[in-house]
Amino acid sequence: MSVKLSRRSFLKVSGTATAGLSVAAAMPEKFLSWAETGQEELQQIPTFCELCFWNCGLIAKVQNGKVVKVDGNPLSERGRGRLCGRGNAALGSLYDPDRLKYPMINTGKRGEPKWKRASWDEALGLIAQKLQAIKEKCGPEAVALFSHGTGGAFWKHLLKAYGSGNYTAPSFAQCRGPRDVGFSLTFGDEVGSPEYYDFSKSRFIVLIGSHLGENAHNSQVQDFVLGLDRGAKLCVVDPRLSNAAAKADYWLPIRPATDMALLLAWINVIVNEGLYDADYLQSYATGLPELKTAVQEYTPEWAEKETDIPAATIYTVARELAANKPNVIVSGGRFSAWYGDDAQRSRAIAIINALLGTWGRPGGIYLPAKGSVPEYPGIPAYPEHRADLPTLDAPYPFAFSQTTTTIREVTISEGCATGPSASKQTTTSIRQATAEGAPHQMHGWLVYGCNLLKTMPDRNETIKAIQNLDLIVAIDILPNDIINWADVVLPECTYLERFDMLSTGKFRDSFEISIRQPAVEPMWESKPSWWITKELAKIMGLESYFPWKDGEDYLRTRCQTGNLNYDELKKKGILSLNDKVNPYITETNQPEFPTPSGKIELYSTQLAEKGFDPVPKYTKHPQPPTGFLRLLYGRSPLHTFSRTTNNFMLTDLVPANSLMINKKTALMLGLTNGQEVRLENQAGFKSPGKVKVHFSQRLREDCVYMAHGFGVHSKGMTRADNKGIGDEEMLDKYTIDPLMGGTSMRSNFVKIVKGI
Ligand code: MGD
Ligand code: SF4
Repeated sequence: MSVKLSRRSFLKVSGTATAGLSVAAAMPEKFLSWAETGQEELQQIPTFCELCFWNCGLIAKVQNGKVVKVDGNPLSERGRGRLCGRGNAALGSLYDPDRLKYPMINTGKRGEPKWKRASWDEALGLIAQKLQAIKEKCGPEAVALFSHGTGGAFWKHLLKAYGSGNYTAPSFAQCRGPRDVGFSLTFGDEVGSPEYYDFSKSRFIVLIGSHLGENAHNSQVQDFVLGLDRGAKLCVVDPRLSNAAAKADYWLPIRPATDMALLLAWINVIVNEGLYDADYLQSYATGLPELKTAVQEYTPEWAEKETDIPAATIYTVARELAANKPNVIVSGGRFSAWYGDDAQRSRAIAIINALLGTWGRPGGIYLPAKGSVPEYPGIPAYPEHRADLPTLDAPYPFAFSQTTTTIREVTISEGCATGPSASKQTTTSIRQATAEGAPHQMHGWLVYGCNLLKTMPDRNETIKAIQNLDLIVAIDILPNDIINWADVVLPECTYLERFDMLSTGKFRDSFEISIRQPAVEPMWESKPSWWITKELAKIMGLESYFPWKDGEDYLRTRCQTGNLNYDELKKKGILSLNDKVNPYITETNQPEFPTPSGKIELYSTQLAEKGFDPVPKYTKHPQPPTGFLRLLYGRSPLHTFSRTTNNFMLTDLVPANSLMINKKTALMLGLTNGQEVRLENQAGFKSPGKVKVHFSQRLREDCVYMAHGFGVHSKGMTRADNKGIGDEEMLDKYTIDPLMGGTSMRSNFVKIVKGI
């Protein structure tokens, strides 16, 4: 089954791509003074958004000590004067009455908390005392940090000063890690974040499992729309007719979990028909003959049976793609932790890009501007810790960082490096780590900006690990699910109330530095992370690692050390450094590929040496058993994970998720459109929440689809609590990517439970 759609003007039709985008009125200095309008003066404070990790520059409009509006900062390359629908809902985050207001200590059980309001001194004193006890008992490596978001950098610094190298982020193993590893194994480098995709100049774009537009990353959506408007062809590979797919030249409604078959068949056509960029490969790549041999079995005719995509379409798209080389992009999006062989799937995507010579070419993957900001000077060296021993994730040799799931696994294990029961540890990673003297069981978790119950697969395992801890601290702005499991809760102030770490980005035409600064004072007793970590460090005798007077002194000093104009940054919100190299390959501008061979590796010797497939191979993944449907999910354009599902400006628009189901399947199951149902997974677990079914012709018959981030279970979240179902609640079976430890997040099947 495949559909060829007529041409379209994406700009006109793409509701979600542009929904909520607001054009900034102007730069601050171009405004009329408010005195002239007879109203109280409106202050304009440039800062940047934290409602997702694109970090668009924004200008907060402040009157009478309140933020009354936000607009995009035209100087920000991430947004170019626009904010997406979520970014525009900043006030819903800042003025959320459910926000965490005071430090709190749990005097009840984990999961059934009895909260005692505490002073900052008391809360930090308790944390310091417990961290000290863990250090004495098991060493500092027994404390791990889970972190997601800008302020997490201060926590990482504190953790390293304390002596532990065990920090992790769900954005690696549960999100874009497989993609980054797959590209790095091939090109020696990642595609970056923001990605170095030159969409606006592309002539052919393939989105494979990426619903760009619904997944609203501001400037990237703008570039994508621009590229289409300039005539780029679009092929979308997705079991669902996403909004992007609805505007595509080719929609390939692939059978879920078979994307690798399609990619290998495309490689097969490109190499067998000699459609690759021969000069480019001659100059920059190695391993073409081995690749050619390895993909011979993966013909389009074979792939048709796996994927449901006609062989003729596979040939057509491969040939058209090649006809437009090198101005093409094959993008696997960002969230790539799907089926457990994801780094290899990402490598297949990288190989197609390589064959077509897209890296360093206009309309392909540009060579980004370079730049950095020096660290704060004079910080003492971190104490020696065992992070330079094999990491906990040593069994996954291509893991860039430790993974959330291994930290969880190690927390459930018994004993600690110096404890008596070290030998009882069970998992491979722990065995290996133990044998080599590395740290293992965790006794303390610091959780910054991660709603771990909704982030990692298998909630029960997360709870089991938490129950094993001596200390769990949550640093958050909202009483999300994780808060109910914490011993101590520290209320961070929101991004509109604080100085924070600098955000830097490498773009096609500039290296950009953005500042976050407070538009208003922190509400209640919430505090910024630079302050919380500095105070905690003081109590723990680590103050020499935090020599800055305050958050602003930290930023100013770093800028001054790098000869950057801090005052200009503060006034404009953005410093854009344009002394860059050409983004495209020329005779004098040659790319570097930091792989072992110094070339693009179509055949990977690194993988071969470690016993993995040097060229990606196809693995058949299980398909839904009778009576079950595959659970697919993606982003709502108006929400970011569970970060925004309590935001009153967004819940007014999208209060809960719904369950998209093919109409034919729905009728066979005797459902009515809009009916409320629960889901049940293969282990017999029934979702606590309900969703409304939404009949659609836009989805294959063998799956259902929902937006991620809903199904929060926390009474304090008055708008999000028990609204909809979280896909992660249904996720009990998952496999781990043997290359890098990523977890498969789309490997579950559900059935629909009526009559509730
Ligand atoms: P959220 O669920 O949004 O995402 O994983 P998480 O980062 O854990 O939780 C974010 C938490 O940060 C919330 O509790 C929020 O209140 C808090 N927060 C918001 N702003 C601030 C702030 O300024 N300071 C502090 N201290 N806290 C703040 C995301 C991760 O999840 C990612 S990146 C991906 S791509 C994966 N997506 C995903 C999926 O789609 N499905 C499933 N099943 N699992 C997934 N896991 C991954
Ligand atoms: Fe904020 Fe939207 Fe930009 Fe993300 S894309 S940073 S939510 S404005």
